[in-house]
Amino acid sequence: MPMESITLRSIVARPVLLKLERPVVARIATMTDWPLILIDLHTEEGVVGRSYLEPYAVKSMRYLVPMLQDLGDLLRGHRVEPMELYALARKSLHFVGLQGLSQIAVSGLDMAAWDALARAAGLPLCVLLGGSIGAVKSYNSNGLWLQPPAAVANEAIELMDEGGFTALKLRLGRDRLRDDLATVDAVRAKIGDAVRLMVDFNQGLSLGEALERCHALDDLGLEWIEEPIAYDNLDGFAQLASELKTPIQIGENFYGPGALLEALRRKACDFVMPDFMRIGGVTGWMRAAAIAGTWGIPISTHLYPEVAAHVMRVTETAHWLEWQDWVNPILMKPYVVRDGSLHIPDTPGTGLEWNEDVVSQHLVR
Ligand code: SMN
Ligand code: MG
Repeated sequence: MPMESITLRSIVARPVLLKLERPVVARIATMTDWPLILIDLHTEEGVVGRSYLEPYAVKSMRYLVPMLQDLGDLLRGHRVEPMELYALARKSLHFVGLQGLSQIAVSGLDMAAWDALARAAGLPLCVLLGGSIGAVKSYNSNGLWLQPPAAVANEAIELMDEGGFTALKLRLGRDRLRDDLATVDAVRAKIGDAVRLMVDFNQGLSLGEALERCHALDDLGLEWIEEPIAYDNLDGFAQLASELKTPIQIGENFYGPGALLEALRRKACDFVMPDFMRIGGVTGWMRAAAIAGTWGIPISTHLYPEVAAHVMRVTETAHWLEWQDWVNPILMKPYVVRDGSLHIPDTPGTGLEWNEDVVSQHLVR
């Protein structure tokens, strides 16, 4: 039976603020709360596509919410054809600039549009994209922030137990290198050699510091070293990638697939991990993943596990899904994590449904 087309009626964007169970304590920022923008894309036919944005800065929601509503006004009456909506939305922002908040708003719209289309087709998103439902290999990224070594080591055990995980991400960038090294040692002593350990400096180091610290970590068998320096210093990343044996991971700050291509051309990294709100949602991911696939570069996801799981099923060089449960409190049916994998539910779209009782308690007014 041919699929009925659906027509965009409106976009409703709501700002929400959740408390983090384990506050983010990174070298560049501490966050006790986690801002979210819930996006509902309403269609004339009654299908509702859903997505969310995680914009880090609470105040950024003041600008992103009206931007999303404006995109809804602009696109009212258009058929929900995600790649066309993506192009129209970007075109409308050309003069403003295509990166930063523009791309974040377009990405939120895009993820909701793909969800709506898959719901209208009655298919899980991964099936609509040409794949199948199943398990997606994940690492637990829920914690291991800049706390004392013993506390981090104990938390590592907790995180493994949250879903049979065999891979964890540890944040580094304490004031002294020796405290970072002591933390890696304490975690290793607790979890054993078999568990994969990724480390993330959250852009906290100068190039000189990064060279010193990364060399000191280079023989520890780490899965990757993520963002030791500011995300736009591609020459610095290229130097690190050429000097180190441990793979350099970047990508959560790629604004669009072209940024990924530029990083690969500059030999700035060994692995890539685009973030959905910056790469351009599902559309941007598919285009970025095609580039990574062509270059033979392993690609991992950043945040947005419910969207990540679907696209990883159709990603040629799929590597690791980053698991975070930070959005779970407002979801009716959080995704299941078992045996270190995220399991895609057999429901249309991404299956995101808001728990409106919880949402109403956390709305930012
Ligand atoms: C990160 C994610 C979310 C908030 C702060 C830091 C981190 C990651 O860079 O890669 O998970
Ligand atoms: Mg990171």
